[in-house]
Amino acid sequence: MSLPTSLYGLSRRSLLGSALALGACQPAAQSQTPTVSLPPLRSIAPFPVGTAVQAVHLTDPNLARLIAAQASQLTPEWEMKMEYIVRDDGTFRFEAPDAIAAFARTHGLGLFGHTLVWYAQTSPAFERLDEGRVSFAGAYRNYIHAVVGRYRGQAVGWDVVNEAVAEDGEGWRDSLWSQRLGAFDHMVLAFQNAREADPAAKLFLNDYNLEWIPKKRATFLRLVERLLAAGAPIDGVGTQTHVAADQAPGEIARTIAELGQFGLQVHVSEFDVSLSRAKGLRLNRLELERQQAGVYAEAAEAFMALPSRQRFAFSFWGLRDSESWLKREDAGDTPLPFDDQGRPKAAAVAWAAQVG
Ligand code: 9MR
Repeated sequence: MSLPTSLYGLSRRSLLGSALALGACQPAAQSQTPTVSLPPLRSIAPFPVGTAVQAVHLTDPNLARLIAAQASQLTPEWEMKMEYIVRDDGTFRFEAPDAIAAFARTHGLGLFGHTLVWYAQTSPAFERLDEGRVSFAGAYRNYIHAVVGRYRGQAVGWDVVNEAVAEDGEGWRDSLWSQRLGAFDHMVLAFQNAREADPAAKLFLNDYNLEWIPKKRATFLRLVERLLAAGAPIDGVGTQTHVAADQAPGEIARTIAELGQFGLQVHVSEFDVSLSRAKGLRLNRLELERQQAGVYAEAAEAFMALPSRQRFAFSFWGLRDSESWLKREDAGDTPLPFDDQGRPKAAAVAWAAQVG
């Protein structure tokens, strides 16, 4: 089957491709918490354990070993997004996501696609589309077919629409996609296109701050209902769960339970617990880490409370602190289950105690 190689469909030029330099290894890690011993998370949990990865991470042997040992599913952290895949001329590149997919196959791990439609990402090629050659809806379809079709048979699921709900929960976000294809219709179309491209992959609506802003959660839940009512082929809901150590107790559990109400698959899709963002706590580091472990435990317990058939996966947004995106905000933050050396932290132990 031929897949589109550009927004305009098949093109000879894009078949030539260009090599991707995967870049250098991450800088040397720093030591933190004392070592505790823990069996691999994937061996403890009765559901898939995911982690975000970048292709460059897989070139670090220690990190690659940790990922293969601990996780059963990989989510590309950014290289399956439009920012990577769509070149300015509208052709597609896949070197980095292919490297992640190959690693997943070699190690028997699942692959979770992230993310097809995101208000935050467009591409000059979409913005300057020559509609004499292809309609906007046609280019949108070509993109989704090319990306989902490439990993058909391997990807277990996809974040089809990411972060559709407005920050304050007042309606949905404005984007190039909503402007050109309709505020609601662009979402339905994305789900339909993804289903056509891979009928077996589970398709998700994914969002964040659902545990933090009740109004946003309510709008998210209403959107799911509306998509279902419109016949959009949505199989699951994702709650990113980027939270802080001062997260109000009970809200993560409430969110996961409410997301479960549709009987759809539930994905805790990008879990991490920031210490630096815990502005409400004036505590020393040890106390913050204790709070962090409590948040890990609450999330694990809440996920376990779902019927097993609804537990799609619990994905961390990275395994070692040293790779966390939150380091860009504060280099001292330590939000992930393993320290810079790949040793399990108290947070991992607390999480494991709830799922084992
Ligand atoms: O962690 C990701 C970071 O490395 C990327 O630069 C960024 C833009 O692609 O996306 C980050 O991941 C985000 C995810 O895709 C969606 N939810 C929020 C995540 C953290 O910003």
